[in-house]
Amino acid sequence: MRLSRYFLPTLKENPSEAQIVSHRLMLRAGMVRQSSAGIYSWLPMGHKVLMNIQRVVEEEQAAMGCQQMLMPTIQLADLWRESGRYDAYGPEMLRIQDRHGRDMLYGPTNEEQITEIFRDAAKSYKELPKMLYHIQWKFRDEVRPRFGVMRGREFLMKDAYSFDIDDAAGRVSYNKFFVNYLRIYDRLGLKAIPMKADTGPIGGDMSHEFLILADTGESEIACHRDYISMDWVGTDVDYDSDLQPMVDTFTSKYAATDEMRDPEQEAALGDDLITARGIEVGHIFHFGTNYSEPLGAKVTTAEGGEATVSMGSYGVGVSRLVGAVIEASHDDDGIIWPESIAPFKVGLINLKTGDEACDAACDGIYNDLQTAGVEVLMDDREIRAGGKFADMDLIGLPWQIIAGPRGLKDGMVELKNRATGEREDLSIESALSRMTA
Ligand code: 5CA
Repeated sequence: MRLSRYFLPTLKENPSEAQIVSHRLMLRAGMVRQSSAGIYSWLPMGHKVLMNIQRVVEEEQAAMGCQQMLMPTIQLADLWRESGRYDAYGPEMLRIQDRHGRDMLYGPTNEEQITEIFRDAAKSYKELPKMLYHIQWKFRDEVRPRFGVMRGREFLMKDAYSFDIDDAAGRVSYNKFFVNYLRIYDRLGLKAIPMKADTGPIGGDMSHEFLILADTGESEIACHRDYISMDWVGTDVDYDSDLQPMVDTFTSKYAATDEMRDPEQEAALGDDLITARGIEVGHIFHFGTNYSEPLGAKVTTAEGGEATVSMGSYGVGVSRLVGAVIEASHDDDGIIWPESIAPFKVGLINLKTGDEACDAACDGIYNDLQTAGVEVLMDDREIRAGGKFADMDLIGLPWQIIAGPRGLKDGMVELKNRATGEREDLSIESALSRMTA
């Protein structure tokens, strides 16, 4: 992509409405624009990152055998009356009526809807277990939408649902998601700590939140010091193996969100206790028959009887993660994208747009990178070099190739690593082979 043609409205000044660094940087880097409180438009570069995170989630869900589908945003109120949540959900739910006066709502989550779909389709224990998910916009009329996409009213969520014959089998599904989530966050360059959590309006008897530590996080948490150094290095996970030992490792130490903190256990930890703030990037629940019972989702059993299916639900805050990654990875100059979700891998800075030799050399590098399948954003704007450097650091692409007339005359460019700040002079060929390796 040529920056001269790209829609990237960057800002020099810090927008006054943004209280935390990720919100500030997302606005300054031209990623999002607020449409109304807690509701955002995603501009091309923000959208690219959002879709990259979505892709990582999709790849990992596929690897564990969770099947993607898509449910609507608008749901019938009657379905929520069946589960008993329509009145219980409160003012966070956006309630609407269609032209026939039928009560509808903009889905804040999809337990009812998926249970209805499953109930109408599945008849036998032979169809279990099943894991289904979708990535869809949700609406929650939060009292205090804030911090940009971190606490939005409209936000993108991955929500998955498991169906099992009984609670023991449901626990196996729960463990799969638990391990799967550690992998997702690891691929996004985040260290997310699983913590015992309150089940809130979703309900159930077992639940973990996944939090990344950040001063700007909304939750107050407490955990054992060991979590900070605990390394998650799993690349391939065999989801058919017994995952309980792995889950046990990650739950063996004390880690609790606000509502679940236990003063006695904390006192016993002494110096090993850390209290901090955290951003909740995922939340998993096992709630057994809380929805399948009232909605009548049953299957026949091997013995010829009938069983109400045991369920869980598993959420990842896809749009919140864009902000969370920035909170975890930035410096004074701007964002530092992990390569796994960077909007472009390389930013190519033409230091002297308009200079024939410079333009030709940059076009050559640009074409070679594109041909090799490397995503590149070339700054070919006719502005001062200082402005190009500042914008390139602000948008945080992992690599910068800086090409100016002085070096190019000897076939040389500069390669800069955005995360470390390291720079080196090297030939165009070496720079290309480094970026395409
Ligand atoms: N049905 C369950 C799991 S699928 C559920 O809705 N869980 S949740 O309420 O915890 O939401 C799942 C994730 O969505 C959260 O962990 C959080 O990362 C994200 N999320 C929740 N509310 C918001 C919000 N207002 N803005 C942005 N992300 C949010």
